[in-house]
Amino acid sequence: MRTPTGSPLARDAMAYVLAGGRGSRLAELTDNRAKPAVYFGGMSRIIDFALSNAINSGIRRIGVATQYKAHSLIRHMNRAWNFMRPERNESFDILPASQRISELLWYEGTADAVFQNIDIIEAYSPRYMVILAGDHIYKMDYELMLQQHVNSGADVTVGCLVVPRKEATAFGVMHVDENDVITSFLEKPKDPPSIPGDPDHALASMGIYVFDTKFLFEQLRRDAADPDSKRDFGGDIIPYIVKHGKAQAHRFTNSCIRAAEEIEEYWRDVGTVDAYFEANLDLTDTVPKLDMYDRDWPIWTDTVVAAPAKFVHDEEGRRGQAISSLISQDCIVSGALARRSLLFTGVKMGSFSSANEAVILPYCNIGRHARLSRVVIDSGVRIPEGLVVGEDPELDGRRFRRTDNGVCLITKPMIDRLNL
Ligand code: ADQ
Ligand code: ADP
Repeated sequence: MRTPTGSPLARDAMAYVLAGGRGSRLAELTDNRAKPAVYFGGMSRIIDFALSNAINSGIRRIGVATQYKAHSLIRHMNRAWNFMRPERNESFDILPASQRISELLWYEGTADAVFQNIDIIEAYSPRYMVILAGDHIYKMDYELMLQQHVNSGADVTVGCLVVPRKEATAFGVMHVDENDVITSFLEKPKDPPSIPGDPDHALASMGIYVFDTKFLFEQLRRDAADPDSKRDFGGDIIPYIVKHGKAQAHRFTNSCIRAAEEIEEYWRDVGTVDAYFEANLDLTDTVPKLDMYDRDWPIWTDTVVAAPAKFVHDEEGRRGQAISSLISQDCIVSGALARRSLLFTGVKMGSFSSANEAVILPYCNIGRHARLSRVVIDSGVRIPEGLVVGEDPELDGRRFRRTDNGVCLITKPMIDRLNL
């Protein structure tokens, strides 16, 4: 739980969520939707974590920049996140790339996705900007980051965490001095520098930043005039400030979680099908590392008005059951077995079917006698009667996207191609 902070800086801040990227390593899961719109954890979409963190931190002004295939993302936010009230100085703005600067330009990079909306942000005159990525799973109190930003007098404060050095090629990697002032910053280095004295780990940027709004706008305008810039926070803005100003590192902790609980820091990028599968399945553990039942730090999402989940005997008296599984509303498990699985909203499982370590996205239908093991099934897929997945790697590899860890991603076009 958060410690009392007096007058919260969050009320003077605007959260600006970057949600325009595809997340191409999620393969067909992001063929038709942006990564922040990908479903996670039985009910939520990935963007709900950043947005819930902002609300739970006390931030009441939010902007979300969208670009790549944003339809279901925008619809989701309209349904779930449209409760801000202008009369209480609250706002929620969805900001699709709309060629506001030039008819030739969409958002070029993450910094451009802010730059193009400077006039909209200015209208709200927030003192601080909290720039967030819309595609990470974690709980974090941004008020603490704001406080460190103000207390240290930094130009920018960068959220960071310790990662294995080998994985750091996908991150901005930094060195810091004894006061956690950033002394060097390399965006996605091929050979990431390690933490001094700890050759196996590196200090990585989480891609989240706190700025004084005025300073941010100065930097964005300077950067926009630089013909060599790619208009990217990690690639251009942050390295420039590290060189010419004061950039402070803010170390990620699960500060919003009760101090008494011994919980290891939880932050996931879920950038690949394997990472996505594992992070979802982790939630079926008896005591998962990520607590989705925490009333002190709720993860808000869209809820449809629907019937409760139901487990029924089939006509032959076979029980419908779920063991170590998350079953959402509107699911019907009829004479079928779900084990260590997540059934998102509206999944129907027919008699004699089974799901073992399965992540089944909304409104899928699992035909009778289907046997599914280690699968991710995209939303709305109808699994034909008797289909078996997870028992013949070679056959699975030909039919579906099979990962190195033996997880099969199944989508509607893949099922159509089977011609069953
Ligand atoms: P990346 O992970 O490569 O690096 P990037 O592709 O810049 O992240 O996307 C960051 C966020 O911005 C994502 O949420 C994405 O959806 C969104 N986004 C990308 N392009 C956009 C655009 N044109 N318009 C709007 N939104 C866009 C960044 C940092 C690294 C850091 C990692 C941490 O650059 O330094 O280590 O994040 O994951
Ligand atoms: P996304 O595009 O991110 O998967 P959508 O909200 O567009 O999300 O819906 C995903 C799938 O779920 C679609 O195949 C759609 O037909 C189906 N679906 C959505 N809502 C319902 C519903 N209330 N009843 C039945 N199917 C639904």
